[in-house]
Amino acid sequence: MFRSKLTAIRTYALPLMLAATPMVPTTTNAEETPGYQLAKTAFASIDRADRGFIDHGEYSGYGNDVFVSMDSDENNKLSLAEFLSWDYGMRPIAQERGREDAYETALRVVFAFWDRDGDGQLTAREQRLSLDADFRRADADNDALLTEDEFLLGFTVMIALRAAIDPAPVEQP
Ligand SMILES: [Ca+2]
Ligand SMILES: [Ca+2]
Ligand SMILES: [Ca+2]
Repeated sequence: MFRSKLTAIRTYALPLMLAATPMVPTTTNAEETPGYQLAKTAFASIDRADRGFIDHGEYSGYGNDVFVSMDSDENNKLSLAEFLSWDYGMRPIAQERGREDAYETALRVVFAFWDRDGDGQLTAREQRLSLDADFRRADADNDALLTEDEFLLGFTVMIALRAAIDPAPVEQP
């Protein structure tokens, strides 16, 4: 089901795409998917102080680090090619599962969504605005901190990429 939705994605369709992503209760075997495990690893690496939650400073610091590491020509902007090089372990899994197209489509959708002025380049400011919006959206109890559950259930980018490599199982009739 998700596969066909992904191919129909248009610019600014990210919220639609997320609405189509079933909220998976934490008691299902979704916990064992590689995407879930990688999202947990990402949370742990953002949670530098190892407190079990992410504050906005840790989150912004991580966003900056990711931006700098992707900006390989150091022009303070991310091209689509630079953005597509973003990898923290999901791409090899996507390749292994024949899901590379879906994974790349998800990255392209995120890029188009974040590139607010549509000039094909992502500035640090555009990235920060989008990450901040994601933080607020994920922060379900509005306490300006993200718990692991809030991050895993509500962090838009991660959900989109996880859905690409871990398609929802086919529902039994
Ligand atoms: Ca660049
Ligand atoms: Ca732009
Ligand atoms: Ca919170």
